Amino acid sequence: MFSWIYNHGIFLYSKTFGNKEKLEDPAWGIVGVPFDGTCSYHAGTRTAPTMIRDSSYSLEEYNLTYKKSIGNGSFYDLGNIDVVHGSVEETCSRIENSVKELSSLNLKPLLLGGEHTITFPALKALSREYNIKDITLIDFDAHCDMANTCQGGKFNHATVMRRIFELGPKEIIQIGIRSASEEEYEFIKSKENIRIFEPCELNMDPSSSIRKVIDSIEGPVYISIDCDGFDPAVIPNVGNPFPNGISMDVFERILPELCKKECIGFDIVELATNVLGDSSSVTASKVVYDFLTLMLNR
Ligand SMILES: [Mn+2]
Repeated sequence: MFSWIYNHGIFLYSKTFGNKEKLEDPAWGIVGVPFDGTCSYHAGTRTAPTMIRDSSYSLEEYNLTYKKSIGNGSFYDLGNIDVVHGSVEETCSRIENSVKELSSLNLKPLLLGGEHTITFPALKALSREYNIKDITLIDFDAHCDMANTCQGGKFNHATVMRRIFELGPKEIIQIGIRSASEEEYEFIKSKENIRIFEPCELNMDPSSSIRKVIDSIEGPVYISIDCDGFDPAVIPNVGNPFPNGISMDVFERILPELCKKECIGFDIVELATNVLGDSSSVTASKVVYDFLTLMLNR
């Protein structure tokens, strides 16, 4: 009904789920997580899901980057999780329950953050369905987020990868890293199943080393895109901007390699803007659109 209405409240080209029962075939379920409770510098990630959805209305159905159409693909926009701004613990528990519910409907989580902390409860929920020991986490990020605590808290956007490491995944591969404390860097170097790729090496040679690593990944993969992994010229409005990041061109070349894998979940986090149509929101929206285009045309 009303096919002539454009609903700017949902990601463009997505379907609304309504009161459906469990889907026969797996599909992607977009869920916004408007949380910025532990942001340590510039706040504003709580408005990012709205900005990402709205910016999707500037994207053509035909994705010229990959010469494929996003079409009427199998993905649904289910709205936002009712987060609790004063409580990271309660918010994480709601995210975990929501992702479990998505799984029960045969939907794979595609989370629109929100701060980076949200990746932890998502993976925790998925580790009931998949063995965590088999899951590889791809973390696109400027910061390694491996601190044990930050601002006195264990659950924080700067400790999220440490908490995920403690869950015991097969491997954490971090792309775009260029900021860490000495302690975090020593921690990473001491672990065989954490690998980092710095932007300087990827921007010069985007296909060789990373392609071999991605090729060698077996088993389920969760992709987490922290917008600060990009160069601030690409996405300036993030919670903790850091210079000299990954270019869009390099990202567009790495993403198709990742999308050949068995992706069980995806999130985009740390976008911090409330400006309609700014380049940060449009680029973040394009990342989601690129991911969906590639996943739906496999
Ligand atoms: Mn991060």
